[in-house]
Amino acid sequence: MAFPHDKIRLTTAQAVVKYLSVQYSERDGMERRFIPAIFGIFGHGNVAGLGQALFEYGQDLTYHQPCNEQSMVHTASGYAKANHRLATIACTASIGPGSTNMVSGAATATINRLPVLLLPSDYYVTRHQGPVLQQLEHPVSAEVSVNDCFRPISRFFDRINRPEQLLTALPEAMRVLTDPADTGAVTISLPQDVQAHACDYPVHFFEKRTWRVERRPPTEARIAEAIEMLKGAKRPMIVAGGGVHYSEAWDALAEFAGTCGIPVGETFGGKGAMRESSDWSIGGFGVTGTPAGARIAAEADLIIAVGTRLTDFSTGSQSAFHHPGVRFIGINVAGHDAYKQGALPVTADAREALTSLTAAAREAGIRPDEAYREEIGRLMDAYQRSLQEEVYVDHPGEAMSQAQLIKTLNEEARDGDCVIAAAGSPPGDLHRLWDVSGGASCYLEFGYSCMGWELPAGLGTRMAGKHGEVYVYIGDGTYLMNPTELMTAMQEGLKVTVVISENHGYQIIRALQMARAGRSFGNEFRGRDTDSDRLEGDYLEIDFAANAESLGARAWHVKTPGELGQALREARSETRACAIVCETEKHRYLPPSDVWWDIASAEATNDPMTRKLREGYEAERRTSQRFHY
Ligand SMILES: Cc1ncc(C[n+]2csc(CCOP(=O)(O)OP(=O)(O)O)c2C)c(N)n1
Ligand SMILES: [Mg+2]
Repeated sequence: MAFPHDKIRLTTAQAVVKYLSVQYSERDGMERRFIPAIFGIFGHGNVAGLGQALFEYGQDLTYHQPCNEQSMVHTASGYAKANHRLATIACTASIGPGSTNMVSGAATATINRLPVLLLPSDYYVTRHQGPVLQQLEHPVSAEVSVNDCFRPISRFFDRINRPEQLLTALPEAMRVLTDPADTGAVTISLPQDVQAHACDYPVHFFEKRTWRVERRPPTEARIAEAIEMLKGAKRPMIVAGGGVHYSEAWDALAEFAGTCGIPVGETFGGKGAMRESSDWSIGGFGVTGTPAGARIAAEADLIIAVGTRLTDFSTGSQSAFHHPGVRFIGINVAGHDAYKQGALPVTADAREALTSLTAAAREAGIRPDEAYREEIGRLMDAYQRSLQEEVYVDHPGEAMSQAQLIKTLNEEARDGDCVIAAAGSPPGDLHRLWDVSGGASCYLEFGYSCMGWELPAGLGTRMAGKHGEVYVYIGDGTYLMNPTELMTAMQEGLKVTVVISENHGYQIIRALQMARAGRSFGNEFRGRDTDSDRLEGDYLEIDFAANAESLGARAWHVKTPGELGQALREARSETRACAIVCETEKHRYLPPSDVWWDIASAEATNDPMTRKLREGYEAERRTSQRFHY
């Protein structure tokens, strides 16, 4: 134990490293290092500052080297997600482009409410060097730097102009990172010269500190009000979001749903919230969910939203809930979300709130309605039949469908495995089709749906100590956007299996385009056609397997579900990163979910096709949208 007047002389960067090395989180009595590692790409902005500090003081803050700064933030958020927000990885980047490369990573983390600590480098505070390499000279404000881009996408931002400012900045960073209601990207901008400036820091600042991640309890009054609403409801429904995972409220959710007889639909973030099969589980819900869920939601008179942001994909752009008297209960640790849709807000940790609700519901004598249970059973049976009879079937003359791809992956996945997706058709298809009841979980990032999150997040999931297979399921467009962390996977021995659906382009966007504009344009990987001067020529031949192999992965190229199954079995016994390239049918999509999505067709157009689609859009909007305040 140091005395208050004991001092240690360190640079700002050294102090950051020493401080981060002794921060812990604790929830439910389980303590762990909150930031056990740091990613960094060095440049002149941080090599002599944080780079030097990590070399001298970084024994307990393992350094990892990514290939791209955006990716390293994605790896950190994937790691945080797999750790249910109880740990993350810090990220240091050089001045200018290195730092701004982290912007998309920061937005992804903040929107998904995932903690990441970003340490971008900044321009000289002393300024007399003149504009330094990679400095943007703002025309009206000399103190603005490119790092100010992080302000709107950070939950806390500070710029360290003097070494002693760390004494307040770092504890505040930790408070925000470990607060379930506030967490997201935290940015501590570190000017290049200040990183190397020294000061006498109090020794006790570097003693172990444990940040308790509180479970906020609900108030009795709110629980009583919620129970009154539940007593009056004939057709309640739960919409379960990512908060269920973050709070580890799976059992509490299943218990509440079973006790009261409430069907549970899952958002992208909440996919797999109902881990065991149950009469009350209706799977993925929303624009990409099951048609059964759409039917139940349309007639529900009480929606209990748990740990969800209720984005347009969950509310069908405010078209999913048709019951004239529908009311909402919002269970969320963040007031911002709890109050949405004019809900009765239960501002609390999901597990605490659900446990209290279950006890209160039992006391109030609330029981499942058997007729409702049977109706849900019939709807889900019909849905399962439709999968076998219409969705998983072969289409003569066509390549394997993405539905068949997912079915095969799901069959090969075992208890403890997980599949990751974020953009293109993979997350929507998994949202509907992935079955978690065999124990293989599904991590979907669909808050920012950032192409390129998947592979780094897969590495983060592996770093979090996931022992089963980590499958990264992406489209060919997403692979092309960010394949390079395969190199990091090789460097660190992080086994992930990337399953690539090769369908020759941004096909989910093309499908949307055909539905709203009626013309295919700019979404497929095709050469330029000399007559039209558009990208309507031959489809390009790209050897994705060779590309993955060149980075060190073992690769397969498969055409049928049988070949995919074989490759997946071979990949399971492989120790290095794997890539399985699957030839899939270009324009074969899942049948619609029956939940509408508000994407406007052009209001003015000379194209009769687009005009017709606009008329359809207007009619759909008029009849389906209804706002809840
Ligand atoms: C970084 C980023 N850029 C653009 C988009 C918009 N976008 C969403 S899906 C998609 C196409 C993805 O293509 P691919 O990975 O091949 O999947 P597919 O649509 O073929 O299933 C695009 C461009 C995005 N989500 N993220
Ligand atoms: Mg594609």
